[in-house]
Amino acid sequence: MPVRSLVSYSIDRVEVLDPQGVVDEALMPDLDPGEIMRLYEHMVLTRRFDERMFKLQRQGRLGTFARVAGQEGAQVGAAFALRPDDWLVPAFRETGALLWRGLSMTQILQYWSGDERGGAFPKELRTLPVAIPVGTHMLHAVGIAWAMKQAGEQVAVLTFFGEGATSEGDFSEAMNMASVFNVPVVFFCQNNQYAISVPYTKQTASPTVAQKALAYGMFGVQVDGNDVFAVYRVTKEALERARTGSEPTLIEAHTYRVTDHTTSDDARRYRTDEEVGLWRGRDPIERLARYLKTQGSLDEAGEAGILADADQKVAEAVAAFEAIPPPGPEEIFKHVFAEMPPQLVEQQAALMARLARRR
Ligand SMILES: Cc1ncc(C[n+]2csc(CCOP(=O)(O)OP(=O)(O)O)c2C)c(N)n1
Repeated sequence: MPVRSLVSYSIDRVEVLDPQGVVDEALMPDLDPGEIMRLYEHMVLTRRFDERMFKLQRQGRLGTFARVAGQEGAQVGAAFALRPDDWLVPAFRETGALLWRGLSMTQILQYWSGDERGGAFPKELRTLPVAIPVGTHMLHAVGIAWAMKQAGEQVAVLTFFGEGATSEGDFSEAMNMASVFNVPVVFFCQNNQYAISVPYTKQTASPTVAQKALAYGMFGVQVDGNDVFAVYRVTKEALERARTGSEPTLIEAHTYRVTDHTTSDDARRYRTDEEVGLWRGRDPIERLARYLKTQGSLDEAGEAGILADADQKVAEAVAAFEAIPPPGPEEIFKHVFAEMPPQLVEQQAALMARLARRR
C-alpha cells in the first residue's frame, strides 16, 4: 500500500510595517489618517499610563500589576478591530485594550489597588473582568460566543492570552469546543516569549503557536505583534470570519515583554540585556511614529503635544483615583458570590464585631 499524505500545512506570518516605518502598500489595511493618528495616540497613552502605574506601585500607592510595555501594538491593534457590540475577554495584561474599549484609567487603578469595585466593568462595554488564573477565561470566551450564536447575534468574541496559557488544558478544551461548535471566537495569543521566567522553547516544542490551530481544524496565523497595521489587518479579517459563521481563528502575535513580568518580578535574573535591547529596537510605538513622520503627519512638536496630552489625562485619572475613599474591611467578603452564603455573612459579622471592640 502506498503511503499517502493526509495533511500538509503551512503557517503564514503577516507583516505590513517594517521597523524603519515603511509599509507594504499591498497589505496596508484600509485606515484613514485620522484613525492611524488615534491608534498612535492610544498606544502612547497606554505606555505613559503603564509607566505612571509602575512609579505609583514603587511608591506604595498601587498594588502588584502586570505591565504592557512593548505589547501596545498587539493590544491596541487587535482591540481597534473590534466593534462596540463584539465581546472582549481579557487576561491580566490588557491595559491598552481595556482603555480602548472605554474603561476609565481611574477604574483600572482602582482594580490594581485591590479595590474589587474596580473589577466591575460597565456592562455596556461587553468586556469581561481581568482574569488572573492563567487560561480559564478562554473557556468563558467560547461560552459567550456559543451564547451569541444561539441568540442569533452576529457578533464576535476576542480573547487575549499569553503563550504560557497554551500549556493549560483549558486552551485545548476551548479550542476544541470552538471548532466543533463553530462559534464566533478569535483566540489572540500574545506570544511575548516568556511566561514569567519560562522561555518559549521550554513552554512548547512547536515552532509557532499559530500551528496549534491545525490540530483543531481551525485557521491559524502568525503576525508581527509589534506591527500595529498587521495586527489590525489579521484581527479584522478573523473577526469577520467569526461574525459570518465561517470559522474561529487562532492568531499568534509575535511580540516581547520589555519590562518585568509584574512589579514583583526581576527579569534581569533570566534574560540578557542584549536580548531586551534587540526588542527595544523593534518598539511598536517608535515604528508607527517613523511611519507618521515620513507621511508628514507627525513632527517633534506634534509628538511632544501627544505626550503632554497623555500625561495630563493620566494625572487627572490618578487624582480621581486617589480621591476615592478606600474600601472598608467588610468588602473582603463581597464580590465572589452574587449573594453571600451564610458562612461568609457570619465571618463578615464576626470581623466587624471584633474591629468594633478594638475601637
Ligand atoms: C492557573 C494559574 N497558574 C499559575 C499562575 C501564576 N502565573 C501568573 S502569570 C503566569 C505566566 C503566564 O504566562 P503567559 O500566559 O505567557 O502570559 P504573560 O504573563 O506572558 O502575559 C503564571 C504561571 C496563575 N495565575 N494561574
